Amino acid sequence: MAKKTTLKEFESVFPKLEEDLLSWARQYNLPQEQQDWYKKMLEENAVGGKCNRGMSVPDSVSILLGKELSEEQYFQAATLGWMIELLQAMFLVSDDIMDSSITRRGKPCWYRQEGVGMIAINDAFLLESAIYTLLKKHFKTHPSYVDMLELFHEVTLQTELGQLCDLLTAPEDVVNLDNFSMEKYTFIVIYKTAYYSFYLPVALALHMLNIATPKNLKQAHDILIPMGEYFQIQDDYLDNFGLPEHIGKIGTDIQDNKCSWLVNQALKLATPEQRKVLEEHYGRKDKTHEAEVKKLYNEMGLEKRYQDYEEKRVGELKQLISQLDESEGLKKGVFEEFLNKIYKRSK
Ligand code: DMA
Ligand code: MG
Ligand code: MG
Ligand code: MG
Repeated sequence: MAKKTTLKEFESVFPKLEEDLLSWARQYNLPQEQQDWYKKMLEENAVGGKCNRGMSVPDSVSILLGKELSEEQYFQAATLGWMIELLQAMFLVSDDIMDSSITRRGKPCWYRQEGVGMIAINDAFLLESAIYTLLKKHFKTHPSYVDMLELFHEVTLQTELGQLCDLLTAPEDVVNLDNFSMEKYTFIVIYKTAYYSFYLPVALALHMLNIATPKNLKQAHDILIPMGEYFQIQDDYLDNFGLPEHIGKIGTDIQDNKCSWLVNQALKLATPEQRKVLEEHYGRKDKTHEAEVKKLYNEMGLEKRYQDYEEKRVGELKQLISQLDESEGLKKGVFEEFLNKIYKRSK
């Protein structure tokens, strides 16, 4: 049985990729001060997370092959994994600006750090372009180069469309609870999270091995998209019920007027009085208003409702995995691994 990658092993690949990026930039005679910024910015934003998305590329490749990876294969798979981490870093840097967030991974968000501010916008672009520099450097002659390139482009667009819907459904100064619905919610979470966090790693693993087909990509999609939806529902739950020490960030969804899973559940269950409480206090940039909504969520038993949802969804996902037809090269283990990593997560 193939062994799983450790964070330490995975992180040990990063310095090599960082050096690739810096030497690429040096070709343009980038001045020293900007080289130093670029290096620090990459380290601060791409490194330091759980790396679940990134590590799932080598893990998936190894399960698909049914054996441990050679050094060369591990490096290739981890490089693809780091490209997902760069994409994630690009989205987090910009998401934290747009969500007015305070902390990320236990530290002030990048845009709130000393001397950064709105330079973070350009840094987000640099994080994105790093993906394509690495892809070209390491995969230019790979038979699936163009497929991987197109996949990164498409998943990026999908995530941006999800973010667009997330943001437009949460205007800063107009609270209109009629704008929220589970239909909108489902679109938002599938697009902003499920594609890049769940579908992308497995699709890259298939491409790296040159075994991707329209059929196995669709099979992977049909399990990973509902799994990614569940993952974002966890994120919404943890935004309110998680501990900042665990999740590394302070929840902002109530004050940000977000179309979160919790507010959608609350709207479904609310009596006319409870609905009035939401109308009065949701989406206000103020801690006392936020506290009223939190109190209501507790009164409505949303924590229990989430736990019931989790058990039901995990049962459905296990069912989907058990029905997987492995004849096109996919393995149930790939999906079981993902599910194990996220079930009942607290961070
Ligand atoms: C996450 O949405 C989506 C992307 C693309 C970063 P979110 O704002 O709920 O994420 P977080 O809770 O990490 O700020
Ligand atoms: Mg956010
Ligand atoms: Mg957001
Ligand atoms: Mg969130």
